[in-house]
Amino acid sequence: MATNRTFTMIKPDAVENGHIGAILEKITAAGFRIVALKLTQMTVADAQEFYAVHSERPFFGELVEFMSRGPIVAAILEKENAVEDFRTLIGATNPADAAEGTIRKLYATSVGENAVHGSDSDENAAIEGVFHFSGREMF
Ligand code: RTP
Ligand code: MG
Repeated sequence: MATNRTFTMIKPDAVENGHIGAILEKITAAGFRIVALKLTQMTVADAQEFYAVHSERPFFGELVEFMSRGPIVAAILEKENAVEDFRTLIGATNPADAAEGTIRKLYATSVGENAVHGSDSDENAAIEGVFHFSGREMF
């Protein structure tokens, strides 16, 4: 089977709580190859653009404030069936509903502050990767 790519962010809550190393270890142990990786911070405008699909949702303001409040780790990951397998690895949006052993079950604190992002389609993975990385930063 051909490999494909997904995009992830370790969100500000998980960075603040010191979970970068543990989360990257879970990701690589699950067989994902790191194609691109950096510590960065989104501006309010960046977060509004990145999550524009949710702009009409009641939690949008909170989401933008949260995602721009501190550094994140952005990464592009490669594996067979990357998008779907990564969403399985991170677990449900709400950590209360996430399966045992998933990254959100282990490290998320609430439905809003849920430790990690994972792309929801191959198309969005490509868009989100280019949002954060230049071609020279992808390996
Ligand atoms: P993500 O895009 O970050 O990987 O999360 P997801 O697909 O599991 O969930 P999505 O529906 O795309 O929601 C995006 C992010 O918005 C925040 N959220 N807050 N307060 C709330 O009810 C609520 N619902 C969603 C979360 O940070 C969620 O990951
Ligand atoms: Mg989503």
